[in-house]
Amino acid sequence: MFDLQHKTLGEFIIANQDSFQYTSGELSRLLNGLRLAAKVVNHEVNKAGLVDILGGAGDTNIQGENQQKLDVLANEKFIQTLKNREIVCGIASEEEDDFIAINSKDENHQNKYVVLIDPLDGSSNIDVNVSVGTIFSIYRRITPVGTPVTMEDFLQPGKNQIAAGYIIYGTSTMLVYTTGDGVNGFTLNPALGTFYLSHPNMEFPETGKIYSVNEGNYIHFPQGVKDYIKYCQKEEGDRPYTSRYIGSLVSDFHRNMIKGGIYMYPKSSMAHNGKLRLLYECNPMAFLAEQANGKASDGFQRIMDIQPSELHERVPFFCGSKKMVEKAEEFMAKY
Ligand code: P6P
Repeated sequence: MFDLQHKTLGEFIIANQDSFQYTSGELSRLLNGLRLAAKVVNHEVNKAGLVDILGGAGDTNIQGENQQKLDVLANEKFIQTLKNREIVCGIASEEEDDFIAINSKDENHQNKYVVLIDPLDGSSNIDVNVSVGTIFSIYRRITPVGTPVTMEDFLQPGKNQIAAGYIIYGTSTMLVYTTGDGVNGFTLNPALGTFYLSHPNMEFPETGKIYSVNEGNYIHFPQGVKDYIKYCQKEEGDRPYTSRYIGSLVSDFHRNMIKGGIYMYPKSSMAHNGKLRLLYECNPMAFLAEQANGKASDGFQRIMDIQPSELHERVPFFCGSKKMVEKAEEFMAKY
């Protein structure tokens, strides 16, 4: 009944906090905050069909996307939980036009971390009972501790991340994260409300046979992307590959990490920089991908080298098994 032989997330954080390059207790408090919020959001997501929480909240976010009520709720829960932890000095969210400065009750607070989140990615899938996810990215501030947090603290390149991860609310709820020492996956036992280490040291297979892209945009893609998709479909060697696209980045990424595969959200004539946001979707997923022996680029350069210029900027995104991303880049380099 009670699983005592598998390590819980809490035990794992404590066991590994000494390997964390900064003050050990701080990261633990950060991750414990995210763990709590994940359980609360999971509870709401799993009962979404039962109460009147479906459908748009009436507002639209800065992306001009119709905000689902669960988007709003998830955003509030993560922000509230992180505020209460007295460890974070600022939060940026897909659902917030500007960043939120957290002025601690203790005026000479020592809060050193900023968190960027996509509180509920793939939320258009909620009404049709398809998996959705939360994505988070954590940096140390670069402006002096104790001063008000500034935009500079948020516009750091992805290679500066100290931790990143996602929660996937799927057939089971998992929290998958890295602090720069590999990727580990924890599955929630809903009966106990406890996350257990179920997927230690997750890694992308070096190559795979799954490609994930919205082929409905095919005619609008750059020629290099069109050629790569045709390469995936050609009967030759280990091809044709399988096309799998859930419409939820976290779900496609998670499946590809376990089975091998590539996820692409290229630019197109309709979306000149693609759709995915650099700071709270591409950078955290890129950190996870690289820590799992995978790769993440915009088709030409490493995602985590890109110097952000604004909070909600978008970039083309190619991410997954290293050899598949490199093959896609080969096609992109021809044009
Ligand atoms: P499209 C969800 O809105 C999201 O950000 C990703 O999770 C998903 O992969 C993508 O957009 C789906 O976008 O344009 O293919 O429907």
